[in-house]
Amino acid sequence: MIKNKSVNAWIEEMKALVKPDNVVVIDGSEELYEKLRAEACSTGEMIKLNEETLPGCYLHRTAVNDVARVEDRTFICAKTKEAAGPTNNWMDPQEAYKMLYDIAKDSYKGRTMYVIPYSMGPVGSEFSKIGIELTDSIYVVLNMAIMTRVGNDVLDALGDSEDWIKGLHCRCEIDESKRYICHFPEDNTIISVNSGYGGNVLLGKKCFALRIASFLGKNEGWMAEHMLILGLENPKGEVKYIAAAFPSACGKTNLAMLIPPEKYRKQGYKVWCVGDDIAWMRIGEDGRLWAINPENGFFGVAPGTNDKSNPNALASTRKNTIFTNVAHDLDTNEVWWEGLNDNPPTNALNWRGEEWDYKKYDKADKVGTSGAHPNSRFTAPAENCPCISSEFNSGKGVPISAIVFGGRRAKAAPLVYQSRDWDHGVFVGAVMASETTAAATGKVGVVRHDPMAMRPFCGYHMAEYFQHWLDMGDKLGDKAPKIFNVNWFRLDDEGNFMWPGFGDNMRVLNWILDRCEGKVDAKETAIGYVPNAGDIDIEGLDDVNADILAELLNVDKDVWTAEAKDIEEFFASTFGDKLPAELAESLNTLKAKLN
Ligand code: OXD
Ligand code: MN
Repeated sequence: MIKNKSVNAWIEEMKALVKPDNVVVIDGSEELYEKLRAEACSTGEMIKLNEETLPGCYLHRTAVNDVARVEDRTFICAKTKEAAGPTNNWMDPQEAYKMLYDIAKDSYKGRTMYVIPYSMGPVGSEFSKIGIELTDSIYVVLNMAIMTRVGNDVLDALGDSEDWIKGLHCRCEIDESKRYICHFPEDNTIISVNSGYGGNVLLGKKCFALRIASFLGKNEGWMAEHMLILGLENPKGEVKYIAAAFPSACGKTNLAMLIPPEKYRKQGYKVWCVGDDIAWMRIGEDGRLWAINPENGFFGVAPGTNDKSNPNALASTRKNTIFTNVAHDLDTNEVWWEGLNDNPPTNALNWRGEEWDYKKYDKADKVGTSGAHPNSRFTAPAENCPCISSEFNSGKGVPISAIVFGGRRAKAAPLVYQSRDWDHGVFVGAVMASETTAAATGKVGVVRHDPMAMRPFCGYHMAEYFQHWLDMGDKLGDKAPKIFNVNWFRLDDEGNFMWPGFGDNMRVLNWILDRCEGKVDAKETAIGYVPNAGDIDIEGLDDVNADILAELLNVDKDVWTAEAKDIEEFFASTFGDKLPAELAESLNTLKAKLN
């Protein structure tokens, strides 16, 4: 029973529109989830996996045309096109409602409406916000139950308040030509139709916790960012927190759960994961920037996850996890994906549910020949993660010492550099560019500008978003976190990765924290501060010697002159006069220093 009047009124309105046969309110109880799991298995929507080796785990396959976020069909329906800005698709809100309601009309006939009351952030924390998602998909209910905090205690925390986010999801016919993911920031509303893929339909995640929340954050003076949060514990037992923004499928989950190299582990270093995808950050009473992870689970990319690349993520998926679009081993009733191990199953179905022959795998046609889709996912409870931070459920958040930006860049960006100050750090984030990945539909491997890794997720005009960052810096003053950029993906002339990445990224995090504490000097270059040779520990690395490290840290004048030109074009063509003066000034400084 829902008592909140505004919630009830909206549910009645939506019932009249979509006409469900029944309505079920998700109370958060295990009995109800068990009933739904059984129902989903009976219809084939989910497959129960081996209870001995993967207890509580299920497999789901989306429609073949519905395997990633659809950025070209994602809209910010602000009152004006200008408010949505140049990086978003825009639709007039009245037109959008009309179009969406026409599509959604009667679409729950013969189906059940599930009402999901959920909290982004620990229930009752001052950071947290509440949403109600209506869906006709049990898969969505069970994923939301992992990714967010769901149930009656959320309704209790909401009380009579009208401060909550509406989310309507209708599977309809999974018709690509009528697929729309629409956000109405001025109405706190999200409507998603004709999709069943996580990023499009788990409305608490990208839609609410980034697109709507970034807009709320601007108006309310806080930040919603596409960032992991990790705590690095040193041998003295002190933990310092880092928030890091990388585009989708560039290793946020791996960095967030990093296992330090053995010699560091022996000294007592540890990494604690607070979050792997989203950070909500506010200025605390002490004037520092504090962050929470609003999510409750990990919606991680499966391919490439293994007991070397990310043992903590793999361990997180060993129970109570939902796998989407991975291969199904029919002999063991387990799951498999490319990069899990070198033993692909010989009697298996691929992500489409067809018989699959691993010997026909062709790197040039991954989607067509792989067992698991390149964007196949696991939805795993955060509490499963062996390195989950003791602060994970703290409503107070964690204080952030450093903000790190990064992308997939074959050449330009050095392994690590530090911005000169906060405003220059905003420039460093604003000029981020990265090669595209399978997390969104479209061509993979094309370099595109992705400021702060927020291009697909900023719910308003991105120039105003830059201004909001600058304003936050003014408020934080000398308590502001230091800002860095990293690039784990530098290639040599033969196309090989020059830096080992994964656990060894800890060597770079150590330099970052040393800089925050003023423990090491650095070399000033045109783009910012770069480590002095000797300050990045490469002891014990087989493939990185002093020369390679020097190359990794090199700021090439020609490459950066071309980069500056590209940034200038990007700024001019995308933001024109709306670009904050501080960013134009940073670009001028870069050009002057390169000369
Ligand atoms: C994600 C994404 O799923 O960024 O986190 O696409
Ligand atoms: Mn993401």
